[in-house]
Amino acid sequence: MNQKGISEKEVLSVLNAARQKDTSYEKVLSAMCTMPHPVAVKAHLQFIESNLGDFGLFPGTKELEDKVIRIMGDLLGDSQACGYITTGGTESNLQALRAARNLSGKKRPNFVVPTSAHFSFDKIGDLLGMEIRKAGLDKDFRVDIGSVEDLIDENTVALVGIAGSTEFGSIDPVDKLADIASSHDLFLHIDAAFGGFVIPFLDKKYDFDFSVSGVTSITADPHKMGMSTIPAGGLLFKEESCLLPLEINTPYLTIKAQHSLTGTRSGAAVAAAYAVMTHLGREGYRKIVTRCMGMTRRLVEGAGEFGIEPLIDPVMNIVALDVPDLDEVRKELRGKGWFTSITRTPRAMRILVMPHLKEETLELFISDLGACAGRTYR
Ligand code: 0PR
Repeated sequence: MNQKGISEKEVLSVLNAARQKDTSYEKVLSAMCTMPHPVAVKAHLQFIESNLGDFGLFPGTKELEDKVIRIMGDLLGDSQACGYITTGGTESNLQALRAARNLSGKKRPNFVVPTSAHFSFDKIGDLLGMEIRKAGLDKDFRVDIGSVEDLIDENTVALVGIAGSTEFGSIDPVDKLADIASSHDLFLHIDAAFGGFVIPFLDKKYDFDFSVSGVTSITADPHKMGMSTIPAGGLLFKEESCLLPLEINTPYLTIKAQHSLTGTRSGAAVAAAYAVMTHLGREGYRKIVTRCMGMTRRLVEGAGEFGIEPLIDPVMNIVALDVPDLDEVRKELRGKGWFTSITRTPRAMRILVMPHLKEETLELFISDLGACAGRTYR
């Protein structure tokens, strides 16, 4: 550390230089995060010092958190659901499986996820000392129910379903998972980290949330399609009894107990989530999702004119394009400023059509894609 402090002006100039190196979201087609809504940013700044790790000091922020959980519960099929705002999908998934493990009391616990599950579940298996079992997928990249059943044994404590998979945006058959979970008396966690703020606003209806009896917990992230600031994940439980195994006594705080994984915890992110959710309302989110889905269809149509097809018809604003010479084409696109990503099996170009993408930027991408893939219009 420097001995003598430097002026604020100098500090800000270093920060500005660092910021210049960061990527603006304009040509980013690989991220599940986006520009937060301006009202979320305002709220975040207003609550910058608020710490929900000791919420006795911040009862106003705590009330906002309770309201956010109620809003999210209402959105996800049960306004009585309980939970808290986490740092993101990883913490929510971890805490859900920790609750499942502790409730089961099993000595050598395992859990079953689809192979499409986010890599956070590999971290979780390691951290919780649980064996992770991966079930196969059907042709639409949804979990294969037969494969899930084959993996269940007497040490299984939880099943995981994905509502909006990271790579394909596919939605697992949650009703069928719920049937199996109920018949084996298993905890059923739904990872809707991405899909939680998309699926309720799609034209097509999907049963993926607490409206399906047998769903125990849900992850849904305000800092992804919820348009809020980082770090904000949502963890919701159907029953309050699921929070109990996460409870820790906090003798020297203004509160008696905590359920969160982290101690000190951002109240700013909670205020931001409350602000954007109430400001947009269902109508506002529907507009955003409808726009993203319109652009998603335009991308599929545009790529199709070059003979480039998606692996599946996009379910949400995630497209996996079957691009020949994938690595070469991605490299060339990178040279033109585009950030794309990939799916693993089968390998394809993965594109997220997030709210920060502008219509004219999408048209530019489509024409660059055609040019880089050496294609002319069909
Ligand atoms: N569950 C699902 C279905 C996810 O897609 C993700 C993250 C998580 C859980 C974990 O969430 P946190 O990252 O909030 O802990 N999915 C993205 C991914 O890993 C996150 C992301 C966001 C990646 C922005 C890149 C990026 O620029 O691909």
